[in-house]
Amino acid sequence: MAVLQDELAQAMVDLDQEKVAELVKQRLGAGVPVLEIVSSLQAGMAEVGRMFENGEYFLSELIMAGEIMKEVMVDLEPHLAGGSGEHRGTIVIGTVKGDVHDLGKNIVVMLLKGAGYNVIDLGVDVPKEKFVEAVKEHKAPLVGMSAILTAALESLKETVAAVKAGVPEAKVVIGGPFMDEKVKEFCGADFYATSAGDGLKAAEAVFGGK
Ligand code: B12
Repeated sequence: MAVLQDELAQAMVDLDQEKVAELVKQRLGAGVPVLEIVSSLQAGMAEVGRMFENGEYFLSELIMAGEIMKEVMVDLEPHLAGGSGEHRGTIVIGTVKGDVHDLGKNIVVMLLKGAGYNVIDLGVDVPKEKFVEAVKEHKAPLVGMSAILTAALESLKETVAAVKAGVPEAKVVIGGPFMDEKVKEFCGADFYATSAGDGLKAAEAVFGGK
C-alpha cells in the first residue's frame, strides 16, 4: 500500500469512514475549495482502485469506498449546489451502457446544477438510444457522458456516434479518469473531462461564461 501525502486521501485508502467525514467537515469549515476536497477523495479512490487491481483489496472494499464517498457527498452537496437558481441552459448527462459507476457523475451533476444549469440526469448503464431521445426531447445543446470502465470505451464511442447522428448540433463532453485528447478524437467528442471542474469549463464553452 502506498502512503499518500494527503491525510484525507489516505483516510479514504484506509476506509476510515469516521476520519474521512471528520476531515471533510474540517476542510469545509476552514474554507478549502470544495473541488480541492473532491480531488483529494478522488486520489484516495484511485489508490483503492489500484489496490483492488493488485489483489490487496477485494470487491467488498471497493463497495465500501463507494459507500464512504456517498456518505460524504451529503456534506459536499450544499457547497457544490450553491447556485443562484437562474437557468443557464440544459445539459443531458448519464453513465454509458455497460458501466454502473456514478459517484463522479453525481458530483458533476451537483456542480453543474450549482452553477445554474438545468441538468437532466439519465442515471447509469444508459443505452445510446435513451441519450438521443433525451437530447431531442429537452433540446439540450450539451450532453455529458460518463465512462469509468475502460471496457465501456466502445459503448462510449457508439453513444457519441448515435448522438452526433441523431442531433448533429449537440456538443458532447466525455468524462472519466481515462479521458484524454486521444480518447476524445477516437470517440468523436467535442470535449473531454477528468474532473468536475473540466465539465464546468465545457459547459461555459458551450453556453458562454458568466
Ligand atoms: C467505487 C468503485 C466502484 C463502485 C462504484 C459505486 C458507484 N456508485 O459509483 C462499485 C463497487 C459498484 C464498482 C464496481 C466495479 N468496478 Co469499480 N471502482 C470504484 C473506484 C474505487 C472509485 C470510482 C470513483 O467513484 N472514483 C471517485 C470519483 C469522484 O472519481 P471519478 O469517477 O473519476 O469521477 C471524476 C472524473 O472522472 C470526472 N467525471 C466522471 N464522469 C464524468 C462525466 C462528465 C460528463 C464529466 C464532465 C466529468 C466526469 O469528474 C468526476 C469528479 O471529479 C475505482 C477506482 C478509480 N481509479 O477510480 C474502481 C474502478 C473504476 N472499478 C473497476 C472495476 C474493475 C469494477 C468492476 C468490474 C469490479 C467487478 N469485478 O465487478 C465493477 C464494474 C461494474 C460495472 N459494470 O460498472 C476498475 C476499472 C478498471 C478499468 N481499467 O476500467 C477500477 C479503476 C479499479 C481498478 N483499478 O481496478 N466500482
